[in-house]
Amino acid sequence: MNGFKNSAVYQIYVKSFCDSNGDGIGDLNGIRSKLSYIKSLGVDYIWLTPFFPSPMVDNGYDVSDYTAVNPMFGTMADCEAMIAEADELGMGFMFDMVFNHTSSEHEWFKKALSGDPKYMDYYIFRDSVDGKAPTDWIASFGGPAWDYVESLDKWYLHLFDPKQPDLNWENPEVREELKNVIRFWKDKGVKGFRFDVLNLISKPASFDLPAGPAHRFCKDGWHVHEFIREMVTDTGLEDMVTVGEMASTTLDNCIRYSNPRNHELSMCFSFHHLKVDYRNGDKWALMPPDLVSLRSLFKAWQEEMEKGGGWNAVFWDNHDQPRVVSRFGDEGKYWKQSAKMLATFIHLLRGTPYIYQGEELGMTNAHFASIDQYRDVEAINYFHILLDRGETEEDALKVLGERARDNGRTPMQWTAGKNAGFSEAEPWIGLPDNYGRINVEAEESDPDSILNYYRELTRLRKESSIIAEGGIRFLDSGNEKVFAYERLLAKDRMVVVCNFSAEEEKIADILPEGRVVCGNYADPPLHSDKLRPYEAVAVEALQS
Ligand code: TEU
Ligand code: CA
Repeated sequence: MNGFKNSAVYQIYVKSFCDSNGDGIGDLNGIRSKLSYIKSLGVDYIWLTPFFPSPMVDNGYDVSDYTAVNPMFGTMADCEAMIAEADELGMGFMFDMVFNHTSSEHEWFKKALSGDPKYMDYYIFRDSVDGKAPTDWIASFGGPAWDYVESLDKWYLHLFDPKQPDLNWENPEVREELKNVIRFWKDKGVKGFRFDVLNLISKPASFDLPAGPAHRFCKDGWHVHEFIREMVTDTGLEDMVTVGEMASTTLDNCIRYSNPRNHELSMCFSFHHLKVDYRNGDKWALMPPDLVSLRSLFKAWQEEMEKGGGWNAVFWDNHDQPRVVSRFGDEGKYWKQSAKMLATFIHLLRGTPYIYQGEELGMTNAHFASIDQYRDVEAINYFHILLDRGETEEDALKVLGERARDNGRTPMQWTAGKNAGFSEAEPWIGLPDNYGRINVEAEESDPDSILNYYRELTRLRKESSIIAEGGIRFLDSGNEKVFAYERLLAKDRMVVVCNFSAEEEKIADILPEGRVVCGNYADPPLHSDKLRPYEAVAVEALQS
């Protein structure tokens, strides 16, 4: 069996996890102080968001040096100690490789700007077309995707912020530089990698293309599989755990990225299921979640990835997403039940589950009331774009309150004390005011807490090969608010049923006679024709 199928991964947003030196910013020594907590969650890998030197325009996803530690987060010695200490506890780190682009402060880009042809070919510079940018493309954080450099009389491509110029992967020297980065961290004892927007690295051969969002024209590009395979085989990544972040990708491509026969990655993140509340596909236009498409996306991705021999990374939350309990669950009366239901649904799927810091506590959105509380470049840009579109300030803040990435970036809630036990000093970003109730300390002492339920879920995956390795089929529950699937391995069968609504819901007779594996109500009813609000239950069928 592949080493990662019965594993779970914990994601840490370094800046917001734990501050050890009282400057209001999370750091590597903070992580070291919490390793036994992370171990207690039953995870095997820890994905750290980038902590490398960076001007922090995009909070570290703008890297100016791939093989050093940003002094804001610690030293190389801290990093080495952190790796060794996790290793002793039987956990491995996955570091975050942002290889689609660098920071504009990276020495390669500085040399490019000075006109050095070697380094200009590290990036994507093009001449003007009719006195304008080569294409009318919009970058991911708003604004045009090309920036003009007067001294060179050329434009450079950036799919994200202008301070994140895209690398030219067509250039073999670029690919060699990036392989050396992987070798460097491998030598330090890192056990795996997460690759940022990896399906955007291969750009079109010609830019004679229509207007639109830039990433639409660059996703799953013509050389992408070749580039990934080369990087993986040349650096010996096949023995490690690797996950690629795939923006607006397709199922067929994700099968290719993650089927071991292709020598690419262990698994992929895809995001279609996190767009079911975007009105007309616009992240900045609110709509209640469309549960019918949510279910059909999961059904398609789960069943088809299995048929194609691919492997999913399964998740709700990360540092780019609002909090799932606020989004698909209930922050109020059914806070606990809904957080556990959402966890059950993800953790019993076929794929490797990712837990994002604070998700295991049921942490909520930030509830910021003023634009001054936001920190993310995307949130601030879109606030102004929404005002320009004619929305009132109140409406724009309402949209940010549900959609901004900052909702997932508030400090980890450790205690009910000062700054939630995250820092002695004022944190770099504010906290939601519910940390007195939602925090590690409170949930440690409650056997029925969300935290302890997550521990049970990771333990189940370790103990049960049907969860780790079984096949999956979605079932028709007879109710579009109730999602159901069965896991199958040899003669064994397990049925999982999850109610995504705050009401009691009627269901068809799909729960088998058998043993309750887990559930979020104290006395899960079997063979019942209805589920309670946000109820989730998994039943292992009796052998016939
Ligand atoms: O995110 C890639 C990405 O396309 C989105 O998740 C993006 O943040 C969202 O669509 C904006 O609405 C990755 C990183 O996870 C993110 O934090 C970085 O900002 C981005 O790449 C650039 O490196
Ligand atoms: Ca600090």
